[in-house]
Amino acid sequence: MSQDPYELAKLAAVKLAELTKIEKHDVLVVLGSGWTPAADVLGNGENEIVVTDLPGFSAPAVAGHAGKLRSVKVGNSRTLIQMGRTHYYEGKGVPAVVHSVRTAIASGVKTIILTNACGGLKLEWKPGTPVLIKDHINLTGSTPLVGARFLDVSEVYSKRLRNIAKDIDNSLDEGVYVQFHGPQYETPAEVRMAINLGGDMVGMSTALEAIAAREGNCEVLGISLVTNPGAGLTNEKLNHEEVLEAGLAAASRMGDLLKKVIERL
Ligand code: 8IG
Repeated sequence: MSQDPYELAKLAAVKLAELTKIEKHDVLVVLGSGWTPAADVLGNGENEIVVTDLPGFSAPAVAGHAGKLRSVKVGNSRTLIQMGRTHYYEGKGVPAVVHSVRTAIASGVKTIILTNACGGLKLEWKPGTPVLIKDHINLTGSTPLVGARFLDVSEVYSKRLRNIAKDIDNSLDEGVYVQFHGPQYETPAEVRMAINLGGDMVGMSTALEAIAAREGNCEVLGISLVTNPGAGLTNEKLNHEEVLEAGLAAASRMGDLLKKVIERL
């Protein structure tokens, strides 16, 4: 992606409007691994495109990541649902990772809901537990911002939106999400490090996208679905299938939560 990323996002937004016949969107929902069944709770797939039909998008590499954009109306909000995302570990660079966020911003979006599947660092969070992201620690060593853009990141994840979510479901807990580069999971020593740094969840997405969302002045809600305990916290080995399974089991409940949050924006 040698082109100016903001210009490329504008081009993608123009094409998105053309293909969906929707001029402007209000909300972007990024559905992470295991979250994709939640899409059907938000709205049907009548108006759906594959991301590769838009400039600047490439096909996602991981099974269970569909790479589609669906336009639906939720309450009064024209909502863009993104199924599948580009991960930093794919090696396509940060501009590719945040391209969908920038495209949504260029399409008028003011609210961005980022979801993911993660490793939990608190053992009381059993697989299938959703946790609101209250802050993050970006361990990628990278950023979507280039140059002297001294962005305030003191409230990346909107307190207002977290309160709306908790109002809908008062069992929702909050935690600090730690983004690792991946694609390998953490060593037990890295999990202990993440805990000692103040982390509650470990994953391979979201923080870079959230920074790009804040650069575009969007209000951000982050929700992690805990699908496994962090490496070394239990005797179990980590595998990708359990991620997808825990997601499937929790998906309709999660779709319901997302719908209710958007209806109250
Ligand atoms: I699902 O334990 C899922 N994604 N980094 N660590 C990291 N990412 C994850 C994990 C995990 N589980």
